[in-house]
Amino acid sequence: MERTFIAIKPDGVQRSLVGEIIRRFEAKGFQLVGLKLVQVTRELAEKHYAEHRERSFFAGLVEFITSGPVVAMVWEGKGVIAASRKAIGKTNPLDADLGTIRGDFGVDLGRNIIHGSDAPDTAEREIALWFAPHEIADWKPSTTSWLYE
Ligand code: D4T
Repeated sequence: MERTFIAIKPDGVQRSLVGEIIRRFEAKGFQLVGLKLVQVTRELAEKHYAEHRERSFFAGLVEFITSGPVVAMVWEGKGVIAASRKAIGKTNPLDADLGTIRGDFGVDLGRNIIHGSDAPDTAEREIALWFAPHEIADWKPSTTSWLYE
């Protein structure tokens, strides 16, 4: 089964959107297999956003992601990587469709509430970066046969 890394950024935590975001993932039928509140270090932030190291917004991005606690999660399910990106919406909240998390709750590009892995290789890299193997729970929800044929 596919897994993805999802992080509720400091703005999402400060704006009390943690419950609403987890509710949406649960209601869709995805399974929570990892969850923790993290005060992100500069080292972790720079590794997570390494692909943006040369971009003008990199310093501000690292500053922002280390500015308060982040809710780090691993979610599992069929097609969870693409489905999460769809549920999250476009990077700029003003371009994101209503009904998506960024479209419903955000305004500014630098305060876009949530991160989700964009492909299987990035999901694998990000899960390994943020979680130790023992922090991921292998469990079987009792609803599986009602979600999957
Ligand atoms: P993340 O990685 O946070 O899920 O966002 P996206 O995958 O949707 O978008 P991204 O990697 O292109 O951008 C990462 C992060 O940087 C912020 N950002 C981005 C910014 O502050 N200014 C910018 O010009 C861009 C392109 C927003 C998300």
